[in-house]
Amino acid sequence: MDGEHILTCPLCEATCGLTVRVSGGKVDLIRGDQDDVFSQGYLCAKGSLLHKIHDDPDRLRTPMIKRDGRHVRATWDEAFAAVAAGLGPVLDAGDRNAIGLYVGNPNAHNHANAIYGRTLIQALGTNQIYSASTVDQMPKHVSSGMMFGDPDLMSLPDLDRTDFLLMLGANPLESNGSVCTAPDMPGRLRAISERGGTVVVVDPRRTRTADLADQHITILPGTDAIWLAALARLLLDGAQERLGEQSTWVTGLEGLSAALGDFTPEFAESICGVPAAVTVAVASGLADNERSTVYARIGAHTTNAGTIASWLVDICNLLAGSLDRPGGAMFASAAMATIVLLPVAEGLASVGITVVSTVTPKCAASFPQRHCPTRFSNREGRLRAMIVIGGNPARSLPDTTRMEEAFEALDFMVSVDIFLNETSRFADVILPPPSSLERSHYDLALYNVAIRNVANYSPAIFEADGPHEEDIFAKLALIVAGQGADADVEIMHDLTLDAVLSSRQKSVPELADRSIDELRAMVTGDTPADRVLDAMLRAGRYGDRFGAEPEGLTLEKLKGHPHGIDFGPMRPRLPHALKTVDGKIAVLPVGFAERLADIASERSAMNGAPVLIGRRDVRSNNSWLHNVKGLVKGKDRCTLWVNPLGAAEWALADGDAALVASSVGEVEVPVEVTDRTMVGVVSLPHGWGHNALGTQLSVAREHAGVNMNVGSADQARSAVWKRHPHRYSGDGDSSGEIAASPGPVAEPSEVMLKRRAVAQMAAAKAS
Ligand SMILES: Nc1nc2c(c(=O)[nH]1)N[C@H]1C(S)=C(S)[C@@H](COP(=O)(O)OP(=O)(O)OC[C@H]3O[C@@H](n4cnc5c(=O)[nH]c(N)nc54)[C@H](O)[C@@H]3O)O[C@H]1N2
Ligand SMILES: Nc1nc2c(c(=O)[nH]1)N[C@H]1C(S)=C(S)[C@@H](COP(=O)(O)OP(=O)(O)OC[C@H]3O[C@@H](n4cnc5c(=O)[nH]c(N)nc54)[C@H](O)[C@@H]3O)O[C@H]1N2
Ligand code: SF4
Ligand SMILES: [Mo]
Repeated sequence: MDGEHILTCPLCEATCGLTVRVSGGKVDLIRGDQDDVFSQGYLCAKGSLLHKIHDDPDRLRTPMIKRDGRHVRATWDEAFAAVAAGLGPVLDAGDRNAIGLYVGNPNAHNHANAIYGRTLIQALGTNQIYSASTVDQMPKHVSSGMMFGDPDLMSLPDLDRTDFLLMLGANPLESNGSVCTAPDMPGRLRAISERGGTVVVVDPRRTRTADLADQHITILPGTDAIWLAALARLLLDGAQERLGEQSTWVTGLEGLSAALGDFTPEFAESICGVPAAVTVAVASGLADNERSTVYARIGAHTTNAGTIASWLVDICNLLAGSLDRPGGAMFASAAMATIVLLPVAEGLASVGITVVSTVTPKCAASFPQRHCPTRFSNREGRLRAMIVIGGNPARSLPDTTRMEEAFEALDFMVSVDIFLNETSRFADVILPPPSSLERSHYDLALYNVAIRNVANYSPAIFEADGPHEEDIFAKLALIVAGQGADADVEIMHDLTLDAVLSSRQKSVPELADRSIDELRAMVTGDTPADRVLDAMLRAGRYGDRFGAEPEGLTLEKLKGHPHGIDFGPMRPRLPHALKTVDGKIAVLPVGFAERLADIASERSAMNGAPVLIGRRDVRSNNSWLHNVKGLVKGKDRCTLWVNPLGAAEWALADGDAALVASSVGEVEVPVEVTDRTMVGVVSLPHGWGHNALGTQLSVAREHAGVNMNVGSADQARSAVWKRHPHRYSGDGDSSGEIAASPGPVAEPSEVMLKRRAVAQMAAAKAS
């Protein structure tokens, strides 16, 4: 294994190619892969330290079982037997909805999890499915589903060709981009200005991205939807001309202009704090530049107006004449689509295993709908058991105190995680998958939001000494399907592969007449997940169609291109990609006008308390990289940013301890006075708070920080559930309900600030 290996970095959405040097059986250097077709040598500090996670002595190498309140090492056989014993009584009681599943962020960076998560969901048959997506990009799925009929058809800024980029609530210089896979964000953004274009950043904080931009506009948190409505209203003028032939693909324009009627730039100024003249100038920038694009992320998504903001982003793109046009907001053409659901349950039935499922089959996997995680302890029909996979909801979801109480109250919990952290400490059994250097990698999900169409596969560098993650999923699926801990995982692997083959056989004309046996025999790959990957690549957009297109893509072919294959820039996909019933873009989805009006009145009613928002730092990745020394050393990063005027008002000075209290909880945190945040807005990063009892995170404990989500209130609204007229995923009509605000929302939260003298802080700690 000594020598140079190529690996795609699995940490964030940028998908950088890494060159990993191994000597003496250990990684001693990681650099950017200069020949990577997409990242061309770019990497960040996290990528260069990827091996530190692999080498971390705290990383779990064996399963852990909780005995007498303490986690002790166990064998895999013991661990799976304990899972079967723990879930048994819950399953025997007959209510599958008593078991919940939470899938966290790393599942989107791992093809085995993306594929086998569907297998497990089907075998579980529960409707209690939660994911980090509901505090992330779910509003964009909802608005895309409502407008385009496909929740996964999400528009992306065509960064490399645009001349005018309006970016709201995103800080790609720290995050490296999100729902916009584009390695080397700093370089790509700089290139826009260098070719004479304009970058406008809208953020309550003057971020590093704002520093680089041509213009920074501050906005009051949670008000983007209102501001975008004002922009859209201005863009109505001249829209028909800019739309051209696209005007025949849209329905509802008249209703839209009525809904936007009140949203003048002056009204927006009164709510958002953005001067009317600035709004008018930005609208002109969007309208007058042929290649303009609007892009919004976390800051605009994770508010209780997130869905409306996401919708209005695409409305502005549409009205500016930018949607689906080069340099505007386009859609990816990935080698394979994101998996929505696999018909594994049918496969199970065919081998005599029946799972009585209550899952709404069409959309449950992509829509957790109203199942708000923080409510899971007190729902009717209590959740008795949880399976948490690659997530740290005890740090990532709002109102984490309630979250932790809910975990405590469970009869049984299993975590699939590489660390014993703030969430897995509650688990009765922890099952650790291999590290990212011990598994192969293909960005199945992220290439669907990439600004270039690329495909890149990297094999594992080291051999795993435990089961692969898909084996863990398969075993869990067998256990919940009542097959016991000794059942052979190959049953699930065969079912999963056959499910993919049969679904592709139905959707790909060249495969219609081929037998599953024949297709299965052609599939290659060293692991079960890689075999499924091969099947999906071959049946996918650029695939060899199992021999019908001999030049087409296969896993074997991809292996011959270790730096990836580039299929070019995004290309127009509309109207063919629309999956609405009438095949048109619904510009005014049902209920959205009412919700927009509500948001305006809610904002007007806010009482002017300081508002807490988050922030990311380039050396973090949500909650789980604080155990890497090289990423936490130096100045304390978990500080409360307070504007100098606010600091004066609340009698806070640099280095003071402040008590930040919200309706749900309070934290005490050091103050950093800075003009990088606007008056009335304070900021704390999420993912900290590593001093919990019972964890095994020796470095993170020394740099504990505080958990901002103790104080972030869940502002999910359930009042706006609407029946919708569109179908999802192209597989039949879905008569389910979806929400304009689809899940829990952590930010912004109104808080109270109080100075705490250092002596007081010490006294409070001591007592
Ligand atoms: N206040 C506030 N809260 C937020 C956000 C915010 O901006 N502000 N952001 C939200 C967003 S966007 C997200 S995505 C969520 C993230 O929410 P989560 O996904 O719940 O949290 P992470 O911290 O990403 O936890 C990832 C977990 O996966 C484990 N892990 C790492 N690699 C693997 C692997 O290969 N397999 C498995 N099984 N486990 C692995 C890690 O040890 C860690 O426990 O946080 C959200 N919370
Ligand atoms: N280094 C690092 N990279 C990461 C992660 C990480 O934790 N660390 N997490 C990864 C994940 S899971 C995700 S989802 C992505 C997220 O990637 P981004 O969407 O780029 O997220 P952030 O960096 O949090 O930027 C959000 C910005 O919104 C601003 N903001 C807050 N409230 C508002 C508001 O109401 N309106 C507006 N206009 N702006 C607001 C914040 O000040 C912040 O600068 O990053 C990914 N990459
Ligand atoms: S930018 Fe993201 S993908 Fe690239 S090296 Fe850093 S963490 Fe990895
Ligand atoms: Mo995220």
